[in-house]
Amino acid sequence: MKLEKIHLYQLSMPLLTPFETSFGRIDRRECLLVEVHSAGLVGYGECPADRDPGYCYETTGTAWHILTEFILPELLGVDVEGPEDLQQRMAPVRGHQMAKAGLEMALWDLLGKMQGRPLRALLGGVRKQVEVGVSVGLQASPEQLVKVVEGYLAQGYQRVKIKIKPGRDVADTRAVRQAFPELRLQVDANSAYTLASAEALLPLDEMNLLLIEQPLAEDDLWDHSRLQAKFATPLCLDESITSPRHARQALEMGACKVINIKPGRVGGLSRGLVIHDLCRKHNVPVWCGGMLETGVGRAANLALASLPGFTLPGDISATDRYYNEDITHERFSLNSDSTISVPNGVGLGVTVNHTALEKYTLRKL
Ligand code: OSB
Ligand code: MG
Repeated sequence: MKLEKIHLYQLSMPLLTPFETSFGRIDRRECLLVEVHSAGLVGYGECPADRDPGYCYETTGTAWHILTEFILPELLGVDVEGPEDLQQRMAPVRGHQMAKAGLEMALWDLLGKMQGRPLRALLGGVRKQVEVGVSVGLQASPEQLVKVVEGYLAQGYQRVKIKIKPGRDVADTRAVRQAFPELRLQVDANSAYTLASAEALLPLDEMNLLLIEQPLAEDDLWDHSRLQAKFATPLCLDESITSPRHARQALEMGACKVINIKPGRVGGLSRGLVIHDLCRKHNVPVWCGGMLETGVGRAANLALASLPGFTLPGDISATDRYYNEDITHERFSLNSDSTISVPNGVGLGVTVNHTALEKYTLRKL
């Protein structure tokens, strides 16, 4: 398909409630929307980099820079075969996985529209609904956290992840566990610990958690392997896994027992597929992480999570957990069995609400 025109939108969307992690608190979510025109069709992709480099080094600013200065000039007017061909053409740019993933997603959307098939089918998905949970940010106190979790349980979420950081870990997790002894519960530290300070997390091993996500630095597979040896609870890597190679090495090293796959972080849906296949071969469970996506990225996450190896619930919550107004006409809602239905329409299966898009656009190319 010939990439005839490519537009970028830098968005800033107000969150319904502020989201706080070990790396900061936000009340608006930035991202880039990539719009690709080919043969009378338009495909959309979401680059989930945020405004600040707290989760990883990429930001909306770096992704804009990398796309406009290095990737789009090489690809505009070029006939691209598909995601693999696109990846090869983008390979001269080192890193910047989220920038690449945004463009790749738009290509998948176009492919689906050209072939008249939903993304789920293109990727090899086997489920029409996927199990989901909710990711709960740091709260003012353990009591407040229990209240917020209770609210989500009332909405029907059957798996909860809470954010932790040094000083806000064991007591918070214990409060939720005591209030909800049977809850499928997991924690996420977003790289806030060192091998030494993570000693403080040992009591979590007695709290029947599904997993402990990314306790140590993103570039520290080795110390994760040393830490995993001290825990019966599976460690799960998020930030550390930015490519299929890192996934393989993490598994070989015993740095984790579960992997969180985010299409953005690993450089695109095609890379997510490779990691999925690798983990499946090793009998390692994977689940789909989230980056507070708009309806565009959420649609892609749902399609990916419909693959057979995604055996743990994803961080893919209903639209009303994030946004009052989204940039897609479609909103996602929670089914009574804590699942969300995977879109059926061609490509991503969502349509962009251009009035809303304009409203949240900071800059456009
Ligand atoms: O670490 O999983 C994370 C959101 C932004 C950046 C990193 C993370 C998250 C979440 C939210 O946990 C998941 C969601 O989209 O609901
Ligand atoms: Mg995480």
